[in-house]
Amino acid sequence: MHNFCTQRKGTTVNAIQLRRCSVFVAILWLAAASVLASAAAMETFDSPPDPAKWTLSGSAAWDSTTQSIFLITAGQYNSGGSIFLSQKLSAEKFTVSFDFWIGGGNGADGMTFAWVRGPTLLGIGGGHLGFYGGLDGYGVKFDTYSGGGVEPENYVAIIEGSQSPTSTGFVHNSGIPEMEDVLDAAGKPAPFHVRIELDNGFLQVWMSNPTAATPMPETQVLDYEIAGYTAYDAHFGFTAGTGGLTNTHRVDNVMVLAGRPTAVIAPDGSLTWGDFGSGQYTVQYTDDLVNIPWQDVAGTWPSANTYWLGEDISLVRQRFYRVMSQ
Ligand SMILES: [Ca+2]
Ligand SMILES: [Ca+2]
Repeated sequence: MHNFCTQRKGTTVNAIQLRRCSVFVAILWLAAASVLASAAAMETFDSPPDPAKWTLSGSAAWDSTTQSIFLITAGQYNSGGSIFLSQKLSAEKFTVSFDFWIGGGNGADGMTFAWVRGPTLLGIGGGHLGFYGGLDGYGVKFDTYSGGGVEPENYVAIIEGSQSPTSTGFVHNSGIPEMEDVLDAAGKPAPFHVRIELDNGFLQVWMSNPTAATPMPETQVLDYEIAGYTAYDAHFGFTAGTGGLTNTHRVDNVMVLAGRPTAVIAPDGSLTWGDFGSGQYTVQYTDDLVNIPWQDVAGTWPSANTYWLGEDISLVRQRFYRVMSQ
């Protein structure tokens, strides 16, 4: 049988985990996967964050009333707070989603979602948003206060730690709804929902606010390629800052899907891959990576350790498979 493994090593397939090449080759690409069994984080913060999993710094604290993380609260002046996953994940390709709410104070400064090299996990407070002046990596900022110059008053931007805190980063969007003190029809806080996808420097950000009195439908607010982006292992998390003005900055319902896949195909044909918490998977195959489109393998795949051999799959020839979360 054609030994595709040897042929392709060192080329594009090299980036993907390959196992057991003598009989067949399986390419397992996970939309979000795991070097570690718990590489994905799905966190509601309905109970205090596990200190082994999350690192809180500065003013950040769990709030039992809202069952979320207060990065910082209104009335805490000239401060910064952050929460990061203690364990690093690959920042080559990831999907992250979360809810945030900013308000309850007198108006500054904003927050970030960030993926940073560490070991420092909190920058300077105030207009530095707990990000600039200490963190080594990239972020998306939700900035609610203009420090003057080119800075708008209410905008999102893709940023990097060495930039000026009053710059608008690589790209920004000030055409978004007001982010402070957004309430639902009953006058209760209406958090924004954010989804961020990165694929080797291509970064896309969507925002929505379905419960706001004036709902915001899901809208792509940023779409940008970071020139020269080089993937690195990163702590994923959030920062916020207040200065002479303050606000509560709250984050909740965090989902992080990142990392490289691990996959092992046992001699009996069973497949084990890293469970990243999806609860549902799609399996596809092709016989030719270049010329034949991926085709669905019939069936539902409700667990991360679904058997590879079964009524629907027969590995009798060379074929490429990939497994993706839904
Ligand atoms: Ca919660
Ligand atoms: Ca600002």
